[in-house]
Amino acid sequence: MAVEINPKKDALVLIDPQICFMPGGVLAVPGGDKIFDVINPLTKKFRVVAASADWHPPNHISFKERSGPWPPHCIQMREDANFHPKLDQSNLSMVVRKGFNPDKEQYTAFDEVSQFGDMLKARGINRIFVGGVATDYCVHDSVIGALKEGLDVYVLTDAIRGINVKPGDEERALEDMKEHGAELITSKDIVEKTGA
Ligand code: VGL
Ligand code: ZN
Repeated sequence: MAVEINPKKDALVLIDPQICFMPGGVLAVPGGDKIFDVINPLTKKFRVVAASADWHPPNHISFKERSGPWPPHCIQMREDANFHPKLDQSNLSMVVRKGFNPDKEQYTAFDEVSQFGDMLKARGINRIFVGGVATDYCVHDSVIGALKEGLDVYVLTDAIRGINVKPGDEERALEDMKEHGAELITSKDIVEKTGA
């Protein structure tokens, strides 16, 4: 399926491409850093390139110390909360942080605090192409959130990776995004606008 990019209306949205989620990180997504080979060339093709960042306080509710599911990760201002050095940030124009309310688990980058959907719409964006990690958590919830805000969403299946805490989580997340109305494509389906 060929999908032609319209630079005026399309944005590339990268979910949590941070050190903590990549191999070697405290909450590593298997093969997570493979996404950059796909994402970096794409950042040159979009006018608007946005990224979200997990940005937790040290006492976040999702951490094991508070009976949450995760080891402490992406703590504000710490080295591993930075975007991974493999990410080409030269064309990155928007960053949205999330997960900073200590008492609220939050996987989506789209909510009433971030106003991410409204910020994209203010830039003329009505369609987003999504990559990042993790497929079964923040990518899934962000895609559903963006759809709820009325954006058209294309998930780049070669630019995402899952954690699979339970076997099949990634597969179920893909299915669910599709059922909610997301299109699943690969980066190879993207073609640049030709002619006038
Ligand atoms: C994420 C687990 C905990 C994610 C964030 O970015 O998918 N997963 N916090
Ligand atoms: Zn987190």
